[in-house]
Amino acid sequence: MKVAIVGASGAVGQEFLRVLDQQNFPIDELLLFGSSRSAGCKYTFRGKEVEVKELKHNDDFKDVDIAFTSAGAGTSREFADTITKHGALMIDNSSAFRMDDDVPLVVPEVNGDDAFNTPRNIIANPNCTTIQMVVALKPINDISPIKRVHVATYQAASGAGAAAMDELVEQYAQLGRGEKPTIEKFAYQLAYNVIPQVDVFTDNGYTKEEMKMYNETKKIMHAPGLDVSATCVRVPVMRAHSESIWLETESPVSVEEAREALSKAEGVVVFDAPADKKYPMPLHVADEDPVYVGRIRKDITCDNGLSFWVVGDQIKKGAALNAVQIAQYMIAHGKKF
Ligand code: 2RA
Repeated sequence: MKVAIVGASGAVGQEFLRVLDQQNFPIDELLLFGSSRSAGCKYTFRGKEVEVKELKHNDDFKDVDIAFTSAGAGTSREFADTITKHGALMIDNSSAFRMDDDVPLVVPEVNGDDAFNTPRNIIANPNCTTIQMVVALKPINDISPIKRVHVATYQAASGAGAAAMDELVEQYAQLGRGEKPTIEKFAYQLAYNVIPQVDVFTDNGYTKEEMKMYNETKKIMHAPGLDVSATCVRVPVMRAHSESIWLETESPVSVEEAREALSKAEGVVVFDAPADKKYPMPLHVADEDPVYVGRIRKDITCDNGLSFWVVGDQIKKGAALNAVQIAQYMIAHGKKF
């Protein structure tokens, strides 16, 4: 199989290289593409050096079977036709096509079969916060349909890219030296702080990040009536997002039922023994494949309410791994490339 990575030098692009190798994904030839700035960079994949080519409107994607793209929505929109015109399947990590009716938005553990409806040869990878949330919502929703969700996110610096992670580390170092911290990737100093804004505000007082969780969850779970109210917060953590979730189901779901369903759910690890101080934390979940769930309890303010805590690696399951798992799901269910 001939596979391409677009945005190879970015944090997610680099994670694609690691995940494709870790997953032993069947690749006969790997092509790397990037901006003029990253063209010429070389990365090693399975012992072989691969050079980044500048992404251009040409026939470079002829014979490519799958293109994993993560270079921003603008680049995805501009190059979608160039990438797919010869038949390549574009699995896009940007927000460009997520809410297009003719583009499936897929989390394999939740709606993997949607990946087979690709009239434009494009599949959209959901936003990282949505991915880890719906993986945990699915097993509960299978017991009783979820009516509404409230979620507070605690989002790692990695969501803003590799340079943002570097800035967070540098801020602590600068402050430790008594220097003024560099503040370029976030609106404010992130070190020793939290910032209650991820992406820009919309007219209803929610940010675009929060509206992504509202809109994407409905599409992925085929649940137009499932409402999500999110507050997305940037926290001084490197690469795993945490989420505090409160949900209400149509009929009662006990904590025991929820715990059992989550324990059996694909892509979920239940790590939940509060008496022993056992609950998921971003420091321990970074670089892990599954989504970790803990603090499972009845919501004492709502008759049919449950509350729990979800932690997932933002760059891995929140981006590169989910995209690769989409391709793996398709292959496992008969897709021939
Ligand atoms: C963030 N989810 O965390 C957004 C984009 N990756 O910044």
